[in-house]
Amino acid sequence: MLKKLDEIKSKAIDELSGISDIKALEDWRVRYLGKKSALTQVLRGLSALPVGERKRVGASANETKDMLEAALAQKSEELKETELALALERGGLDVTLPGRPIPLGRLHPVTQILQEICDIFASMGFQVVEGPEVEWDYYNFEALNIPRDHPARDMFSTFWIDFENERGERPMLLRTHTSPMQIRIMEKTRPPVRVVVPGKIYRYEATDATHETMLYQIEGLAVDENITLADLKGTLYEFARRLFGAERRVRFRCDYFPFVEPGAEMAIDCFICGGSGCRLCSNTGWIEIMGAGMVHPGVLRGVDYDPDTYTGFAFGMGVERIAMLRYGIDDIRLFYSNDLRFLRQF
Ligand code: FA5
Repeated sequence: MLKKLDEIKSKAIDELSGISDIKALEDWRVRYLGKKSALTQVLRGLSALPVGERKRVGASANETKDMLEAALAQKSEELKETELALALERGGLDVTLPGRPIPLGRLHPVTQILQEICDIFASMGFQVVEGPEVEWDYYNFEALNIPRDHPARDMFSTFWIDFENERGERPMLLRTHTSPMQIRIMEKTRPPVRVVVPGKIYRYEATDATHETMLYQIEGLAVDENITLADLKGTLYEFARRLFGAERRVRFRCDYFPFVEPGAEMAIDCFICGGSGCRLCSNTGWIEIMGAGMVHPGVLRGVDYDPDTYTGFAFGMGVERIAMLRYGIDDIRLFYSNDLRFLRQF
């Protein structure tokens, strides 16, 4: 058996010296170290040998195996170096070529603006909170002073969820604004409250240059003792100054929302026409970016806040409209048409 191992060793080393390519080396490995090789057969047969012989043959067989494996590793290195040298000689391999660039993704322009707006409010002491996109009628409408069958519901074109409760009502919808989070937050906390809520909302309406069916809003809510309309105006003017710069004109005027009293609307002068009137601003010179107002006393009472002690302001802004103003984009539909030529500009 020991003689057989010596023969295997010398034959293998002899053949190895004549090998000059990787393929032949792999064949050699299979022949001398593979599962069906003579060496493996010897190792497998060890248990059948008498103890004394088993020790001697076992030691020699393992030594042969180690030696052949070392010779294989060395030959493999040599061949790789030779192949590289040959490739360089042929000029087929240029190791000085720069690597292939790995394309990097980036944040969507709406996400960028959303984060920037949240950062501005965070620096003014507002916490950032998120809430559900599928909402109950109660939070989206009723708790916000918009009871069932009230005409104010017509202000919101709604996607109802096809789910009926035991009374035959459909109480679930895709939220039409981020305002339901005002109620959810006030239900869970006591004043002082100061939060902004970014998130997606859904409206069942025809799309055009300034209207989408899915959009982002950021809700703001501050409730404490002695909060006045001056705090609301001061906060929103400071926000507009930081986001758009001091030179942009801001319009703040009365508007109606059932859950605030008084209610207001904030608009920025149109970046296309500079205020003279064009298609984008429907010839008004202004682009509306948010609704706002002082939290209605009825809403405060509904969440067990005493309106004689606490007052607050709230606002809800459209993030796409703000991104349009910021980047000079004249059609909201560009944000969600997945055109990389558009998206790569940001
Ligand atoms: C509201 O959604 C109120 N919840 C805002 C509010 C909050 C008022 C708190 C008072 C207190 P409105 O429907 O006006 O209001 O929408 C607010 C903003 O969202 C608009 O100013 C506009 O910037 C944006 N917006 C609304 N509908 C669309 C739409 N279909 N496409 C693009 N932006 C929209």
